[in-house]
Amino acid sequence: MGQTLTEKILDDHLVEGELETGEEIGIEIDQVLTQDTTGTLVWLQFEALGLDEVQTELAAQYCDHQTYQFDFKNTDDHRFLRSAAGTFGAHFSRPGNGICHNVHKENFAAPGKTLLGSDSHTPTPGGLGELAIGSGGLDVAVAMGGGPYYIEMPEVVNVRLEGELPEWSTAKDVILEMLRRLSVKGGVGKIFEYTGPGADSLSVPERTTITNMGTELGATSSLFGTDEKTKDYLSRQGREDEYVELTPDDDAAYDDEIVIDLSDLEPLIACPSMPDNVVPVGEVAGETVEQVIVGSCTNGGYEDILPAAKMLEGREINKKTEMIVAPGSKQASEILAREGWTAEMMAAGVNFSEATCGACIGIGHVPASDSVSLRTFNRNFEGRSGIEDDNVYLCSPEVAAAAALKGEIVDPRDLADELGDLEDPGFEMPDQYDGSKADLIAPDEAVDDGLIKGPNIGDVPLKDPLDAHLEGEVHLKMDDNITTDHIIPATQDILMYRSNIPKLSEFTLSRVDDTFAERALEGDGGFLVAGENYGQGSSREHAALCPMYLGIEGVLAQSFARIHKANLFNFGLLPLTIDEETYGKIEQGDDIEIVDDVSEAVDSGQEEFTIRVNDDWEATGHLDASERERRILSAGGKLSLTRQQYKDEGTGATPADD
Ligand code: MIC
Ligand code: SF4
Repeated sequence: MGQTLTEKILDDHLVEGELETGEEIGIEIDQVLTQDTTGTLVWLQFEALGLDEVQTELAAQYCDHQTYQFDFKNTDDHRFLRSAAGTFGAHFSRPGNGICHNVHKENFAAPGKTLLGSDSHTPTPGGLGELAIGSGGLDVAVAMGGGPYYIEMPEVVNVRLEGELPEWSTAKDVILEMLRRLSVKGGVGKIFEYTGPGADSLSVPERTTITNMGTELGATSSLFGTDEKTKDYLSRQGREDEYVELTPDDDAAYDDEIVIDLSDLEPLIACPSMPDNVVPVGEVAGETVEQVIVGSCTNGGYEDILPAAKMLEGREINKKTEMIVAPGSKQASEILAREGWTAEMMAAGVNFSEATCGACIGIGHVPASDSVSLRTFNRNFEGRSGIEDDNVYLCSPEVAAAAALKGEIVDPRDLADELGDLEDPGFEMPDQYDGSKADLIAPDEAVDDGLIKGPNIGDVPLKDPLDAHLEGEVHLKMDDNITTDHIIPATQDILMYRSNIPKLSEFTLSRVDDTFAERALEGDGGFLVAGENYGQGSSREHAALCPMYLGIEGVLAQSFARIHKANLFNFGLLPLTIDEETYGKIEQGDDIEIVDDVSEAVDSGQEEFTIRVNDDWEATGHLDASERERRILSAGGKLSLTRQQYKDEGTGATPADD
């Protein structure tokens, strides 16, 4: 039986376990990436582990999320990150050089390699055959120290693309169609491999739009094979020598298959406030649009902005609408500027932003109250744009530009009929991606002498080993699909404390209940209760670390998102799965006692735990954890365990304070 592409790459990198679906495997990581809002903890943990040099083939530190540096704390973080990259041997990408996924794709992503990144959209380079996975920062720190990365061997799903995209339909519509069919939890525990003639017809930037937003399906990763299109892209980036041919075997056995005929796709749009709330654009046509933004790691490339620019050339956007272009990288900005497109867009009424995540997490360009904002981004979780009760729609750059011209949501095909001279701009790459590399600092160009920590940069708190007796109040009961944006929002007022856990913790779950943090801190231990898919969205480990800091000891949920569950283990919080009936019966304020000797039960591999509620009734909670995850939990988290292991083995460097 032949192998899937996923199996081929995993086989090449396997250091522990077997490629059996559902089994835990350890893989070697070739490249790591981290960014400014998760990176500070990554390096603080790297330091706390006593490590002194990056061991992976390549590590890259990007500064992309908060590049406006509204507060000195952001700038201090950036300076610390530059000093850490230089000290430990990573490439550093200066603030404003672009979003990690875009800059990584342009400069470092390579077919056949493995990439681990402390950002959930790390799978982006899957579009050029790199097996890329998002994780919490601590996993990145350990991988950077040369340790394996562990995952449950995912199901591998063949997404067979037939046909070719018709006019006005784009790669964004492919991933929106996947979300429409599968939902935001349809990809949990899966890797999607895109194959077939439709996949062959897509260029690398189109493929990376799909692999980027595969994260919204909850997928572990998404992958395309490599071909002439991959070679062509790498050659335009001046990296043709990094091309490797990679295809699944003809008789590869997939766990499942999905078929999408690209020629059936029409322009689609995700309505507020979930990326899977997808309908054809025509169904919501006529909604007045006050703001349009083209950008982000999904559709912020040169190839994404160019179609919008072509549609706007010689025209003006509607007077009711504001349009912002936020390029994904400075390379894209620079080439668009050199070719004159920036001026064309400005003449049409567009405002240009620096290359940053910014508005995607509510930093700048916050929509007006009760207004509609159309964005080419990947997430529209409620409140993420910076205002509660927002109305953010997600779409392709073509649909976004059409709305800017008309002042309302419109199917671009209808707008073309109406205007008579509006043509499908199609897809185009520059002959050469010849942007400057001035903002990349290689390890041998490091500019700092040692780590520079500003006053807001603290230590990473450690937890005690797991207690035998866990009992406490349900401090918060939540619904399904609680995102990490609910747990620790990423807006500027909060984001600037990402390196200061005591302060950041004050904002924990404030978007659900702003009394939670204080109540949890005052309570003696306690639990969180949630419905399905708890912790979807970002990889931010702060969403586990802050509840841990506040004293929370466990989360009882109907199901968990993959990265968040790993983060809960990493910070020593017990993640128990409960059934719908138990979820329905437990109330906020109830007293929960885990009847078993928890630490012994965790160590001995016990899967079912008895939960006693209000000393009145009992239910069962399931612990789905590998032996390794149990050891982590028992030790009070991965940092404590890894430090201990390094000491015992004498392999890693000895932590400074030991
Ligand atoms: C996001 O899109 O939510 C973020 C902000 O990029 C996060 C990372 C973070 O929280 O810093 C992600 O996707 O992991
Ligand atoms: Fe940045 Fe948004 Fe992409 Fe996250 S999803 S990396 S915030 S652009």
